[in-house]
Amino acid sequence: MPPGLHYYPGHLERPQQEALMLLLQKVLADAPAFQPVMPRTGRPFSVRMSNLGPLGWVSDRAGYRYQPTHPDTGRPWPALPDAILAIWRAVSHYPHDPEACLVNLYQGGAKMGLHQDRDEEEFAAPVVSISLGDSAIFRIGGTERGGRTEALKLSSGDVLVMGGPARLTFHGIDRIHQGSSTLVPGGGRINLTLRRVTRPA
Ligand code: MD3
Ligand code: FE
Repeated sequence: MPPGLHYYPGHLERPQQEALMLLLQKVLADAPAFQPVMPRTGRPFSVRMSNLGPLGWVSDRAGYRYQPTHPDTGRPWPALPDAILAIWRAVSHYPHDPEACLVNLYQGGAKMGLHQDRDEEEFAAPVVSISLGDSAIFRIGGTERGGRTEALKLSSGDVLVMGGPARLTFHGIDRIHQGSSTLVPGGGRINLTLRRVTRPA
């Protein structure tokens, strides 16, 4: 595993995962999943998304960016629940709270191509990722596109922390093992990706 990548398999027990799911169902009623599209081409992502916290990541024909409101409803994103902040505080070793919690919803054959997370100002903060529901094949490489990659299976309750040199590595989701978990009503996988966006004063 690349230096700076910390993997906590089974960090969340099933009851905690269920509590998070209930919480997510409530907040997603206020900030429904939207369909991001690729900049310029407008090609839809196979993953649907929503966000929690003061800033949310969006992608549309104009580009990738963080913004304080939902692209469809125009309302502010729901607050980041304490139960999610507590996970960041426990594993991030970073002295400020995250500003964005991207909610990625994988249903059917959804996947995510190899990419870097580089729309933030603050690369000194790690990215913390929480997996819920169906397991996924996660792929991670180095900081250059086209380098060697390796695969890791992410299961419900697993937490990944990408800091230091791992913060700018290429990564993606190759595939989801549909039906491998009963956690998400209707099936599928939910990934919560927590990020600090602005550089603290
Ligand atoms: C490695 N999400 O939202 S989580 C993303 O499962 C994203 O939905 C995937 O990549 C998902 O940007 C992968 C694991 C992850 C998240 C962020 C990273 C790995 C990372 C940032 C840097 C390096
Ligand atoms: Fe990413």
